[in-house]
Amino acid sequence: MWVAVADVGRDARGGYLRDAWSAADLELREWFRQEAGRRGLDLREDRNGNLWAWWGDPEARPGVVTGSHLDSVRQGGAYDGPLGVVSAFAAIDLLREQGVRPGVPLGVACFTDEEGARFGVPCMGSRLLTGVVEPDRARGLTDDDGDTMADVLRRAGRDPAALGADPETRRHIGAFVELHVEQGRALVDMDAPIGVATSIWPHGRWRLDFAGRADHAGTTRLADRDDPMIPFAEAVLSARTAAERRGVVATVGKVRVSPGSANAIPGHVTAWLDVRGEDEHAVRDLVAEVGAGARVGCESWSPRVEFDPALAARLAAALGGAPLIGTGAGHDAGILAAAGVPTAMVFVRNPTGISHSPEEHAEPADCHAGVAALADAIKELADE
Ligand code: HGY
Ligand code: MN
Ligand code: MN
Ligand code: MN
Repeated sequence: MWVAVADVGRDARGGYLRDAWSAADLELREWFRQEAGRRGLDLREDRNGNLWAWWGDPEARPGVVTGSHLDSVRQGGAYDGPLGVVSAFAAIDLLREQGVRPGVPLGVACFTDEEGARFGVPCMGSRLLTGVVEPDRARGLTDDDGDTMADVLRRAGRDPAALGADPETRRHIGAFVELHVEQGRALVDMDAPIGVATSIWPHGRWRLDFAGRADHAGTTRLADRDDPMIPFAEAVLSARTAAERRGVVATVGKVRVSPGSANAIPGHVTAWLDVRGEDEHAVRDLVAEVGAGARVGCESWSPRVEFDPALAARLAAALGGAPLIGTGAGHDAGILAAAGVPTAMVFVRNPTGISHSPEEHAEPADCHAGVAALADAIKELADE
């Protein structure tokens, strides 16, 4: 399975370009359908495009679901998302090999648009499902080409009017466990192949707009310039110093300069600021401080998520005393946990500790250990 996934959307530099609803994403969604069909699983696609493959009937009773996402950040790594979906199918295979006949339905899920790389809001599929994003807002979000999500969905053969909260599908999820490559160095430093999540830091994305006045790069005197690049540059530098002072992390990973000519003073600069940290107030205070010279709009906010500590401890014990670790990365598991679903995450060691980059990695032996751990976690959640 891994080989089929690993080649889709990889570019010459070894990074992945799998924007939501792009050709690569659509190709992976078709791969998911085929893997479900190969296993005789009941394939469903909900109103928000999330894919579900069921072993058993969730209409009869809520089931245990495992899965993740297949989209990526721009130039992302191979494992962030796909490792969780491939491991979900492999865990179903392993349970069947073990002769397990689950007393509850088991589902494999693929959530749409987890990274928010195209439209700016992460975990879109699970946020729409649980009603934390208004469908009208989602439909109106635009990508770098100015296409709205509604335009893109129509081109993908989907009805944008269908987007919205989906209590029926939500009812199918009795419990959820997501396997994910670790996106830091905790497991490397602990020399542990597998970990169990305790929490997700509060984190958000803000759009900062710096307005100036376009003018000639050569004939405009310095005193006459209203160059938005200056307050933008000050904001980036102050984000870093404020993060150090406030004990959080902050990044400006995307900037749009218009009109974008080398010989014209820009008229406008738009920057996207990602801030995360254990202390929610410190995160918000940094945004207020750094955004003072800009128009600031919050694109997404994810409050702190504490996974059920008793469940996490039970899983860690069942997985041979796997370490319990927090994370600064957001996940669909966090959205479901916030919606009241009993949720857990299993992390697989990433020897480079690097993620959202082609440097992201996981060793085959650790991936196999992850599948075995996921199968055990599913049995624990299903009370097998
Ligand atoms: O950005 C994140 O935290 C996650 O990788 N989507
Ligand atoms: Mn139903
Ligand atoms: Mn990611
Ligand atoms: Mn991810």
